[in-house]
Amino acid sequence: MRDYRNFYIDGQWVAPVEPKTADVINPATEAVAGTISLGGVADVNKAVAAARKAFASWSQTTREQRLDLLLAIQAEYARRQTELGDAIIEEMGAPSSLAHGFHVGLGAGHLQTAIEVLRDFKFDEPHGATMIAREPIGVCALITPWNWPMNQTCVKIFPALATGCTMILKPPQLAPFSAQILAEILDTAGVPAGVFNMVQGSGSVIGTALSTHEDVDMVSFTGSEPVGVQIQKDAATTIKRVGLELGGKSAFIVLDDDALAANVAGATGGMMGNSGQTCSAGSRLLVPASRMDEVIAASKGAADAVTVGDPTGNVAMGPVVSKSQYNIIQDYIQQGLDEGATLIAGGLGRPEGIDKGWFVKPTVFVGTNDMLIAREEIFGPVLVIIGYDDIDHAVEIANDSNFGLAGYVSGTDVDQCRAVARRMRTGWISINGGFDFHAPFGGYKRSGNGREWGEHGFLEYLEVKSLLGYA
Ligand code: TAP
Repeated sequence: MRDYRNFYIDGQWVAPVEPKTADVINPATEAVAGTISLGGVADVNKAVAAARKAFASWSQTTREQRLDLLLAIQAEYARRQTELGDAIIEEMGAPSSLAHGFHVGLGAGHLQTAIEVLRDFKFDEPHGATMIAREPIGVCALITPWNWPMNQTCVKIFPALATGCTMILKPPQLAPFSAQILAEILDTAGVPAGVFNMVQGSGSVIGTALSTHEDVDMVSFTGSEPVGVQIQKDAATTIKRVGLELGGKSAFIVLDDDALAANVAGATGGMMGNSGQTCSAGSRLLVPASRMDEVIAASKGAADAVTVGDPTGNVAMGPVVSKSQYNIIQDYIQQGLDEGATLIAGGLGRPEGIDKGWFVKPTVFVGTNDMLIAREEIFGPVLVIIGYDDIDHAVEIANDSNFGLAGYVSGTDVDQCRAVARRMRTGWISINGGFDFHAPFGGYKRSGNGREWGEHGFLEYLEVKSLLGYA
């Protein structure tokens, strides 16, 4: 049983002002996996005061000093990566290979990227007699979700540290363990007191206190659209900068060629990874309508082949994060059946032989883009296949969404893939599985604003100052 009752404030592990705790449930077993404290406004005030005090000196450190710290964190992160992976399995049910692999690896990748970007980043850029200087924005509130805990946390913390900002992390109640270990890593690596602070607790209390706080300069949030809207409203009275990474309903366009079956199978398996709980998941699979029989065979084969079960074992998919998420997904599957989509794999209820834990069947529908299951983010292993008549039609369907976070194109004709990708109205598009830690990540339309990852991730945490007559 994990017992994480203390917060990390001003370089110390401290008890909350008001003792209040919550159990954290392991979604695979439904058993209590640990206890955290739920903080209040007084804890937030202490953390913000510590971050403000530390900003005076941390913002004045040199690039080399900050690089040295990131390198020390990197060594400590590597030393404790197995513990991080184990925590992720327990808190949100990711299967062992994914938790220890991609989950922990994404955090390490953002750390390595922050180191690489910091080495060459131009904080000062002369323009004639003017110097354009980029300076840390100040005290940052980092509010993160449970779906990719290390990815979401590390993509914010390391650019904030690298640019000279100080911060307060508010991890998700559903997945607070790995953040707690990360705070220990930062502490051991020697982050100066007050530069990084962490307060656990509910979003409506801690998140609101941070978003409305007079002395917080920016909020970086990843999570649901309604909470993103609320944070923007809460931050408006103090004119904070707000970075929002929200939901998606991303299109995966498979071109009409010899690789169709393999690409459909790959897209289906990819969608089921992390139990479909990925904001950038390719949850709408757009395929040539004339080859629907081949598509259905390939997609059904891939979905049925996904092994589901105990995430500590050798499976491809664990449970979804919570009972409430399980119920939301079941409602969407029922919705798909009610609105006339054709179920080709999975469906309602737990997979055969499983009677405990929040496990969902890898589910595939054939439907149309006007169905609710094609319009709303389900955040579960539910794929909707939609047929297109030609490429113009595929692009039209892809862009017919309130979201614009990610997109995917697979095909053997790379020129055609590029042309299709250019026409998709989203912030991040992967052609034939392309992946890059330095590529900016963020959404068009209701998927958010701002960009994380790589050099663009640094800009989120920087103000721009013009010094005229400087030269
Ligand atoms: P959210 O409710 O948006 O939670 C994300 C984070 O925001 C959590 O730390 C949460 O705290 C906090 N929060 C909640 N209310 C807040 C407020 N008023 N002010 C400031 N912070 C607040 O997401 P969720 O409940 O984890 O998931 C719900 C749905 O959001 C999912 O079904 C999915 O559709 C979507 N979602 C999207 C993403 C991405 S990456 N786009 C990630 C996760 C979820 P708590 O600890 O109290 O929850």
